[in-house]
Amino acid sequence: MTKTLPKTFRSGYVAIIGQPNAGKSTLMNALLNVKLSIISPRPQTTRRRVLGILNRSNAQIVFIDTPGLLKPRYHLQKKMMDYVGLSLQDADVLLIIIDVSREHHPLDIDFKQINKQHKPMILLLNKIDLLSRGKLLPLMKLYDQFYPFQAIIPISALQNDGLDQLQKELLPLIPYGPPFYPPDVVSDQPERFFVAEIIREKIFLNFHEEIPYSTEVVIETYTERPRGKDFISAIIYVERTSQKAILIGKQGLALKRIGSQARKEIEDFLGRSVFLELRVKVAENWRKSEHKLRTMGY
Ligand SMILES: Nc1nc2c(ncn2[C@@H]2O[C@H](COP(=O)(O)OP(=O)(O)O)[C@@H](O)[C@H]2O)c(=O)[nH]1
Ligand SMILES: [Mg+2]
Repeated sequence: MTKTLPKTFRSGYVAIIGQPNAGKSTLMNALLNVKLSIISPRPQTTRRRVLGILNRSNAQIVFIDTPGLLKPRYHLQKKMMDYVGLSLQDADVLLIIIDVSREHHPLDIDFKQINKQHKPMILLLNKIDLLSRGKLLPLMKLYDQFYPFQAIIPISALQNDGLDQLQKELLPLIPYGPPFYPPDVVSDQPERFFVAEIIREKIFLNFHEEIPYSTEVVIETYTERPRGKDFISAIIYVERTSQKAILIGKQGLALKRIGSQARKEIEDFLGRSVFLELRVKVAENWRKSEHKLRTMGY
């Protein structure tokens, strides 16, 4: 049974593009008002594209959260940049997000190069909560010289500031058309994807240096049990034996901490209780191996 939609219904894809740590994932979560994309203070937390679907009475806007722009140094990073490329192709509108609390190098991002297909592009100056007032206007003028943006909008994704204006500017740029997804879904990824992402986030938050980057999480078993807790078994892959020891920790305490933090958040996300089992395995140099990456779904 399909309800007739108004002719003015809009539906389209909006890619969120920017450098590592600019606040792309924070922005998508804020726009959707749900935590879909994992966030950490470290760059390169997001490795794949994550769709977030915003359903409104007059539009369906599908946001694409992407990995941060970088020059790939190993195969995983190349894959990450392939996801950015695909997102650029799929998008109807591009949101370029910049962290204004860093030093500004407008030419770090080649706007024309990014937007080869001449799509409508909005520039978001993010983290204005960290910027002194007088600095904003000169910055907006500066970026205005570099590209004919549809709009330049100062925002704070963290504090939900400027997001109404963003939606107002964005809506008219979305093409007319029927929705791509049913109105009750928020993403195209299955639950197990988000479960793996939550575990990965806890690893990013609890470990330093190379460990988070050397880690991948694969869900091995995911059994829903209508009477009793769901059973989820995940494998945490690291690149070396020494990393395995660090991840497990003395008497398994480090791994236990990851497990309990992740389980709580998984339960919030799924809205039901789960039994979470974590195991650590070594997959030597998986980030550089095309074959291993493929088995991990990249
Ligand atoms: N102060 C401040 N911090 C922010 C804002 N947006 C994001 N952050 C922080 O910046 C870091 C990176 O955010 P994330 O969304 O993971 O960036 P991404 O790599 O572009 O996806 C996290 O520590 C966020 O809490 C903002 O508007 N203000
Ligand atoms: Mg991210």
